[in-house]
Amino acid sequence: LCVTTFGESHGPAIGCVIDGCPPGIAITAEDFRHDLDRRATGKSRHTSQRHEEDAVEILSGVFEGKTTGTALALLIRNTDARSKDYGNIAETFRPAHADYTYWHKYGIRDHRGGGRSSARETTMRVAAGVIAKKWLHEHFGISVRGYLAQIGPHTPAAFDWSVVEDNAFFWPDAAMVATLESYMDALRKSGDSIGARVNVVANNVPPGWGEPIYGKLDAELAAALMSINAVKGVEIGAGFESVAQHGSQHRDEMTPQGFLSNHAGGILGGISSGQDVCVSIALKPTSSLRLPGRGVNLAGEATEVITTGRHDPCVGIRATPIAEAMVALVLMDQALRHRAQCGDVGVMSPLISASVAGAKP
Ligand code: EPS
Repeated sequence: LCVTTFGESHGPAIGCVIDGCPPGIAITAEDFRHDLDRRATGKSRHTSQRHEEDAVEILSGVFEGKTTGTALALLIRNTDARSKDYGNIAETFRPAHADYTYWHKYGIRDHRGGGRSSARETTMRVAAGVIAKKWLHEHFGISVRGYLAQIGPHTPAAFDWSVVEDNAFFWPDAAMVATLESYMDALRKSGDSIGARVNVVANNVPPGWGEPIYGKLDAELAAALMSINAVKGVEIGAGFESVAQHGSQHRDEMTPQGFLSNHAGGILGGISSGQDVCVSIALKPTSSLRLPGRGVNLAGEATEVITTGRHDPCVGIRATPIAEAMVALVLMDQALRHRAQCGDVGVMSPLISASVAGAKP
């Protein structure tokens, strides 16, 4: 499976091409609506107020409602671009923004929003992920679900999957939503931004997916997740907590009834173990701030930078569906590779119905 995207935040459209998708997957433009709405800007006062329609046009690869096996091309036209918002930064670079490194790489300053580096690009990842989620669910009963696990200093005090979709934050603790709303209101008024952590869990992943050395499942997940805008860290399972763990604590002991914990995050030696695949990402605070900051202009001279326009005080709030999409795409890719090499032969007696007492969801 090969996905590539194109388009700029303030260009006429964004889109993606998905190559290697199996034939026969039922798909209509409406199938994209749910996840694109979950990712969209302007759905609550806590996110960027850019209001895009995000209507998907299927340009190729689908005939009579089913994928044909040829390249799928999806297009979304930009309907609410406002390039003039960025006129005042055309000659400068935002501290911590990719516009500085894009300039050094290409020598072209596309100041319209983030141009190609805008988080608008992630719309197409979510669209591609819809197909992967659907295929994984229909063939293996896999669900790929995420939630916001931290925002600034706040972590959930309780965990309930059933409330995650009921609030603007994808937060698993309903009792804390009012606290988060006040926190975000104060932050937005201050003009500053904040970082966040998103966790994703894929369940029912069969054992055996992933390449043993090159193309390890965890390596591919890390690369895919790290390629999302603003991501600065990726953890698999216990992740950086492993540093302080003893082997006797970290190892996931096995019984005939299943694993007793899941510090491995469902991956051993780069190959899925049959346990839930658990990943976590750290997203940096948005760099487009209306608080003045020191920067340099195109001539390398000192300047003050203030970014106007419509920005997210916490880009992590909308990152849950994006991270889910990347996990789903990697899993689908690994499933197809596994099928190509090993056929559909499964490992005998996998410990998949594990009880994972004490494991992080
Ligand atoms: C976004 C589109 C962007 C921002 C936002 C997310 O629009 P523009 O390119 O016009 O700035 O609204 O990007 C940010 C994360 C931010 O805070 O600047 C999108 O569609 O996700």
